[in-house]
Amino acid sequence: MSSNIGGISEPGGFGAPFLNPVLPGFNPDPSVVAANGAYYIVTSTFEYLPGLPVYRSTDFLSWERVGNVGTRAAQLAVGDVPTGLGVWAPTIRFRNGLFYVIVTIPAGRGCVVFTTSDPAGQWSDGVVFPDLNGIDPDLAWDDDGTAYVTFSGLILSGDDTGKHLGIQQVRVDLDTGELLEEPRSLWSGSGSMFPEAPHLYHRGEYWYLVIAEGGTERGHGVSIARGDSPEGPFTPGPANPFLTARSTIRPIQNTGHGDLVEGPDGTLIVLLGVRPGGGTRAFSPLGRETFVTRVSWVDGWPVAEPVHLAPHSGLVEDISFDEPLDAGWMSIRRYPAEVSSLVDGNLVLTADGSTLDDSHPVFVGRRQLAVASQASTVVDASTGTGGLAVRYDEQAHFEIEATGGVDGNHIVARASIPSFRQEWKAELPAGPVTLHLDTALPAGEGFGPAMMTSDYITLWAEAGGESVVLATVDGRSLSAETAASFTGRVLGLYATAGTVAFSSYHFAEAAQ
Ligand code: 6LW
Repeated sequence: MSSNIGGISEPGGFGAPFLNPVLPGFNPDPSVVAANGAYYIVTSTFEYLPGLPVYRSTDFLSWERVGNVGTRAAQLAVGDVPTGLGVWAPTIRFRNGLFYVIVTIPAGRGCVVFTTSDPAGQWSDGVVFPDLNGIDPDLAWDDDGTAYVTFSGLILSGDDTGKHLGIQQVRVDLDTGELLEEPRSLWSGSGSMFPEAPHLYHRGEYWYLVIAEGGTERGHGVSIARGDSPEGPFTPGPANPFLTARSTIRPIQNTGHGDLVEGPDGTLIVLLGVRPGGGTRAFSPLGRETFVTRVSWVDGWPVAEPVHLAPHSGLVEDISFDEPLDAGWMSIRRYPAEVSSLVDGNLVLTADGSTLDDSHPVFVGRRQLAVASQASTVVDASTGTGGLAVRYDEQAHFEIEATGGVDGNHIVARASIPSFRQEWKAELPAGPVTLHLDTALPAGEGFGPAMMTSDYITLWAEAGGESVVLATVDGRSLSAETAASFTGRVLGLYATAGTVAFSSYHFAEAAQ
C-alpha cells in the first residue's frame, strides 16, 4: 500500500500504528465522512485560497487531495478577512447522493453550507444562515429528514461578541438558510473551557454528541454524551474527556476537535494535533495537523487509543511549471491564478507594490510537510525581486530572495517576527539563482539554550557556480504557539519588485 498526498507516495501498512499524521502540515479542524466506497476529509484554510481542501482515501492509508470546496471567490469571500479569521472548522456529511460541507467564516459570510454530488468537482455557491451566531457547525438529520445544525455558541457579532453560550442546536431549512426555531443549549462538556467542534451521530439505539473542550492548545480533548433523541437530553460518558494528551509525554499534543467514522476495520476518530519540539516541547513548527486513532466501544461508550506518531518518511515534491498548478498551491486572500501565470515552463510573478508584510502579497505556496526539510527554487530575477519564503502570517515570515542585474545577483535573507526584523546580504554572479530554505532539528544532545527550539532554518543561495549561506535562524518563532495565527507553515514563491520567473520548486523531507 502507499500513501499519496498530492502526489507523494511511500510504502506503509494499515494497522496500528497508522501513518500519522494522516495529513501532514497545516491541516487543522478535520472532518471526515464515509460515502460511495471512500473516505473524505476536509480541513480549515483561514485566509488561504483555494479554501477547504478535500482529501480522499479508500483505505485510510493512502490519501489524495482531489480538490477544494472553495474554488470561486464569492463562495468563501475571504478577500478582506483579518488574519486568523476566514474559513474555520468545516463539517463534511453525505445524504441521499449529496455531499454537504457546513462551515463558519468569521468576519465574512458567517455560517454557510455548500453541496455537491462530486466532491472532487465544483461545489455550490453556498447557502448562508444569517441568523446563526456561532462557530464549528455540524450537520445531522433525524430519521424524518429534519436537518439539525449543532454548533459552538461563540458569539461573533452584535453586543455580546466574544460571549460563549456553550453548545447550541437549531433545526434549519438547508435550502433557504432559515432557522426553524430559537437555538437551544445542549450538553456542553465536563466543564473545561471552550466547548466547541460538536458532532452528532445516530449509532445503534443512541444519539451521540461529541465535542471538543479545553481549548485548541495543550488542554484540548474530546468528550461525549448520549441521549435518545438528536435534541437530547444527553447523559455524559463515564470518562470524559475520552481522548486527550494533556499532561502526558505523548509526542502528539493538543489532540482534540475529533470526528468519528466507521473505518475499514472499526471505528476511527480523525482529529487535530501538533508535534511540539524543543527541549521543553514548547514549539510546533508545522501547526495543527490531521491525525487518526482507533476507537473501541465498551458498554456503548467510546474508548480511544492514544494517538500514535507514525510519520510519513521521504516526502518529496518535485514540481516544474510545465503543467497547470495542482490544488496544493495556495495564495493569500487571492487565488494563485490571480497573482501568477505560467509562461514557457515558468511560474511568473509580477509585483504589485505589496511585500510579505502585507495582507495581500504576491505569493504562491504549499504546506511545509515535514519538520526537517529542504526546499529550493530556481529563479530568474533579472527583471525584478523575488524569492522563497516560509510564512505563518504577515508578521511572521523568513525568506531568501534575489534581485538580478547585469553585474550579478543581490541576495537578501530576512527574518521577520512581530516587532523584530533582521537582514543578511550577499552577492552572487549573474544568471539563474537557486534559493534554498532548509529546516533542521537542533543538533546534539543535552539541555541548554541551543536545544530549546523546534528547528533551525538555514537560508542560502547558489548562482554561477558559487554558493553562500546567509543565515541560520531559530525557527521557534514560526510555530503554532508563537505565531498564533491558527494557520501553519506555508513555503512559497513571491515577488516584491518587477517580474520574476521560477522554473522549479523542490521540497524533500530531510533525515532527522
Ligand atoms: C476552530 C475552533 C477553534 O473553529 O479554533 O480554538 C478554530 N478552537 O474549534 C479555528 O481553528
